[in-house]
Amino acid sequence: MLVKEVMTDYFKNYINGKWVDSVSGETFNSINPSDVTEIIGIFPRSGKHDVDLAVKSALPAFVEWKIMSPVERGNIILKAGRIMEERKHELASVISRENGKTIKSALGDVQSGIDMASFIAGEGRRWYGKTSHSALKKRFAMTKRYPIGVVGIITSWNFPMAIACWKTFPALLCGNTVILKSEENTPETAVYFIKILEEAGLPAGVVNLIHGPGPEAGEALVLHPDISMISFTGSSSTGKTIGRNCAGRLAKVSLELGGKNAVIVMDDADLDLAADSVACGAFSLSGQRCTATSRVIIHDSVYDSFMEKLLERVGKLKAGPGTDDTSDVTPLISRRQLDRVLGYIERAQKAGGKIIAGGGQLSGGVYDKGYYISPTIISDVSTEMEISRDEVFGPVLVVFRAGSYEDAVKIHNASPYGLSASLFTKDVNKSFSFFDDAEAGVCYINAPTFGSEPHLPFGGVKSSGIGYRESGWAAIEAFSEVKTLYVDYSAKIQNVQFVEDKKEI
Ligand code: UN1
Repeated sequence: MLVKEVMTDYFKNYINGKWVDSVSGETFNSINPSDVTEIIGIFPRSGKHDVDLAVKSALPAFVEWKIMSPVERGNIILKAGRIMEERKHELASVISRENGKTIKSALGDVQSGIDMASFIAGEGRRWYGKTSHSALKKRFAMTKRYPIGVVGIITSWNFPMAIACWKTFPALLCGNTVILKSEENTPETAVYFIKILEEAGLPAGVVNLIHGPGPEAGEALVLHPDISMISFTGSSSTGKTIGRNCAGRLAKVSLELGGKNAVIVMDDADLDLAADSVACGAFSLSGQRCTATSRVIIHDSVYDSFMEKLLERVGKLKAGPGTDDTSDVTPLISRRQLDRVLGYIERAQKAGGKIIAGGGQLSGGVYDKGYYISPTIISDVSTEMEISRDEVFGPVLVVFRAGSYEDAVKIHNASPYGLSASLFTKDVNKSFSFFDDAEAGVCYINAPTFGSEPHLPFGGVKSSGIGYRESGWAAIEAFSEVKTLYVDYSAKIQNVQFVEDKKEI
């Protein structure tokens, strides 16, 4: 394919408050997924030496930043959120151009970041510890939260603004300094984000930005001995490598990984609502969300009527570029991802799966400028098949039948993942039972599997993550350490390890 440089800009890393090239001088290109012939930016390809420089900036900055009050730190974050609000249309067009989602959808991405800013800024006034009685007389205990140190943040491309904000804002609020590694498909959004933080008054060195591929820049960040915590959003396989590396040097790690999220449609469900939710959860953003609906489990007695409604809706979905706000199914992020998804579809068919919608790449017109797969539905699958177990990260949905609620939950929990889950029913008992029964970190009743809100914890169980929930109040737990203080005012030596008649150990 011919490459054209339309409005190509040159971007830099941001270290100690200055925009700099990578130490090696090497670069990489960022491409517009809605027109892959368009190079939209040239970015520094960073590695170990750039991470070293960023750490040299973030470590001294930590000394000053950690002693500011969380309220002051929150005020800077709040200001950043206000600037994002003023610039949200500009920001959304940057996101849409490098990520391929529509402006409408990119605006949602920005809004989620703004919401996190206002939520977490308020948490600066609620950075509570606990007080406790002691088991001994005239003594009490208390806890207080402290920052961890330099935090390495590795974000995903599918929500380049929201995820950067969900991680960076709480990390900063808690007094950490940050080295952010942009995802190589969406580095410009990260540049924009840093400029906003700079304008909001963040001191030099408190946030640093490096660009570059995961195996180079990301790995250097994970292995650096002075980085005290890594927070990562991405695939479970990369997450496992990061987890191993952090464990090797006892660095704190928080991993928000993949999903194989299911919707269960019960016999008493509102089938129109369920079909709308599945169509949108499975195929918007071409299924490129960790919370996308990739399995639907339908009660036998409504299987035919639900499938009729679902296929009708899916038939009407419009695939198209992010530049067209009426596109329902936007392009896949890369050629590599296209081949990966097509490989999954082919292998599912060979294993006995039946394609009942889509199944192939779209071509002609705008489709030749990007990578599109028509919304694909596969039936006749088993819980053991690869297509039912792996996170595809594409517009592919597998369909199961279930004879009962118990049967449906069993199919649901057969997945190695456990991020989000949804149940469509009018039965209040089943609704609350589902929250107990579903092996998933986020559950929905009568709603799609995505749409987590920044003031609530977000994250998964099983292969979907480990460590912490990174949003809501749980983010504070992720990005801070608890210290415990005992205060004794008895004026004598006393200790819970002293036995009654023996005053020493
Ligand atoms: C949500 O839609 O509930 O990649 C949050 C993702 C997540 C964020 C999604 N990191 O889809």
